[in-house]
Amino acid sequence: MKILPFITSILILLSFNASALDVKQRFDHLDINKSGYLTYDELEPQPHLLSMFVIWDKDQNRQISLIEFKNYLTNNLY
Ligand SMILES: [Ca+2]
Repeated sequence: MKILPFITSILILLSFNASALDVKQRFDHLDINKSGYLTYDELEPQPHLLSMFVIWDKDQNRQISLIEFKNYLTNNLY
């Protein structure tokens, strides 16, 4: 019985979900006015994030949605 690949896939799934939750928590932490979007002003206190603003803001509406934030972190950090 091949139990190890099964366990491995479960662990990968769990870690993926944990990452998704972590992204949401980071987003909520940055979204000071809880508008559901990160604005330039909200990222201003964190220059390392502010420098990523233009890259994150794919549709260039000067707001970072959770999806844009998550896409960026998922593709680059995990
Ligand atoms: Ca906001």
